[in-house]
Amino acid sequence: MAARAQIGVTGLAVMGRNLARNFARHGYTVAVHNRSYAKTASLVADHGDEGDFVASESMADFVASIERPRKVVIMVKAGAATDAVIAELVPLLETGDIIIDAGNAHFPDTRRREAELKEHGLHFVGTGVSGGEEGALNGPSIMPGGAPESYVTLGPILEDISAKVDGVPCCTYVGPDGAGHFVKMVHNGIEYADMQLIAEAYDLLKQGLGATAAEIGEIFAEWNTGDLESFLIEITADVLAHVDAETGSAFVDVVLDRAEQKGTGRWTVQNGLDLGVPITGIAEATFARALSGSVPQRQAAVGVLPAHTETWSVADRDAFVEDVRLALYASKVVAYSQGFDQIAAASEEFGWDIDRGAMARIWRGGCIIRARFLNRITEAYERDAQLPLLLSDEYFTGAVGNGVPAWRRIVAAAALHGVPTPAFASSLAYYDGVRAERLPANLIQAQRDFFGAHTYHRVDKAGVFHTEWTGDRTETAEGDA
Ligand code: NBP
Repeated sequence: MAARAQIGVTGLAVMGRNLARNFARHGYTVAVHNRSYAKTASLVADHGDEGDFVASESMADFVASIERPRKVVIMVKAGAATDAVIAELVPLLETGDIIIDAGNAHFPDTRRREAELKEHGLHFVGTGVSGGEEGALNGPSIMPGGAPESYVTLGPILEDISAKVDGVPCCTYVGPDGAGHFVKMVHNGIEYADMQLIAEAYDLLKQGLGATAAEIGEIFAEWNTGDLESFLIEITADVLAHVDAETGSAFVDVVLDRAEQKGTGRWTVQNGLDLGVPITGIAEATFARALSGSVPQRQAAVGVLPAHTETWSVADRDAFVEDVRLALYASKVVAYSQGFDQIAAASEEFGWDIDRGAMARIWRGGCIIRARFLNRITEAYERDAQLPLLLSDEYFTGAVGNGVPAWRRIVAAAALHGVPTPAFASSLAYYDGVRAERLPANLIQAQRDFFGAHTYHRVDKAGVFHTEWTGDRTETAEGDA
C-alpha cells in the first residue's frame, strides 16, 4: 500500500471518528483503523465525502498507509486498551515515528509509556483533548506533551484542527512526557469545581428565593452576558429552561440528585495531596459528588439529623441575586487559582516548564471550561510569568476583592439556613487562609513537637528547636549538645 496519509487515527468510537473527520475536513489525508472493522467501514460510508480517508482492516496496512515520519493518533478507551494498541503498533513503526495518545490517560501512565517508547526510538505524545465529541469534530482544545521535536511536525496539524479564539489556535506544546495529560487532568478538576459552584449557586437561588428552574435559568442567561460568560453558564441556562416532555415539569426537577464521576476529578485530588497543593475547590467538588452518591448515609440522615434553621425569606431579590453572582465569581477565581498552583507545582516537580498563561489561552475555546475570564488569566501571567498566586494579580485582587462582602454574606446565610455550599465556603476559607498574616499552624507545630518531637521554628530567631515536654521544659536548638 502506498504511504499517502499525513496522519492516522486508530480507535473510531465517537471521539476518534470525529477527530478523523476533523482532520479530513481540514484537507489532510487520514488513515483510519479500528479494532473491529465495522466502525471503520461506517465512518467511510457515512462521511467518506467529507475528505480523503484511507481505510485499513489490519494494523499493518494502516501503518503502511501513513507517510513518514508517521503520526498515529490512538483514540481508544484509556488504560489497558492503550497499552494493547501500543504493543501492536511498535513492531510496525520506525525510528522517529510519532504515537499520539489522545485518550484520557492518567499522566503517570503517559510518563511510563513515553520512557518505554523512547527506547524504541519512537516519540510518544500524550495529548489532552477537551470538548467532547462536538469539540473533536469542530475544534477541540488540544494539550500535547512529549518531546519538543515531535511538535515541529505534529504541532501545525493539531493547531490547524483545534478551536480558534480571535484567530489564535487552542493548542500549544505543553511540556515533556506527561505534561499534556497532566494539564488535561487539572482542566477536568477545574471543570468539577466550576460545575459544583454553579450547582451551589442554583441551590441558593432556589432555596433563598423559592425561584423555579425556569426563573433561575433566566438569571444564568443574564449572568452569561457579563464576567461569568462561559460555556458552562450558557448550558446551565439552557438546561434549566428545558421542560421534561413526559411530565411537563422542569427537566432538572425530574433528574435524580446523584452525580457520577469518571475518575479525572479523583486523580486531580490525589495528585493535589501528593504535591501538597491545597486544591480545596476541586476536592470539595469531588467529595460533593461522592456525598450525593452516598445513598445509605443520606437515607439514614434525612429527617433525622436536626437542622435548627430558620425559614429563609430574602427581602431584596435583586441584591441577593447579585450577591450570589459575586460569590460565584470569587469562588471560581479561587478554584482556577488553585488549579494553576497545582500546574506550577507539578511543573517544578517534573521539570516541565509549563507556561500557565499559554494554558489559559488554549482553554479559551473548544473545551468545557472555556470562558471569557480566561483572557484575564493569560493577561495576569503575561504581566508576571512567575506569579506565585493568581489571586494576587492586580486584576483579580480588584475583581475578587469587590465581591468579598457579598461572598461572606452568602456563605454565612447558607450556613444559617442549612444550605450546603462546600465549594463556596471552602473557597472563602482558602481566601481568608492564604491572606492571613498568621495562621494557627503555630499551635499544630507545638502539638507535633509535644507528642512526636517533630521540632519547630521560632518567629524571633533562626534555627530548629525542641522543647523537653515531659522533662523540665527546657528548649534545645538542633545541633546543641
Ligand atoms: P471509548 O472510550 O468508548 O473506547 C472505545 C474504543 O476503544 C473503540 O474504538 C474500541 O474498539 C476501542 N478499544 C477497546 Br474498548 N479496547 C481495545 C483494545 N484492547 N484494542 C484496541 N481497541 C480497543 O471511546 P470514546 O468515548 O470515543 O473515547 C476515546 C478516548 O477519548 C478515551 O480515552 C476517552 O476517555 C477520551 N475522551 C473522551 C471524551 C468524550 O467526551 N467521550 C472526551 C475527551 C476524551 P472496538 O470498536 O473494536 O470495540
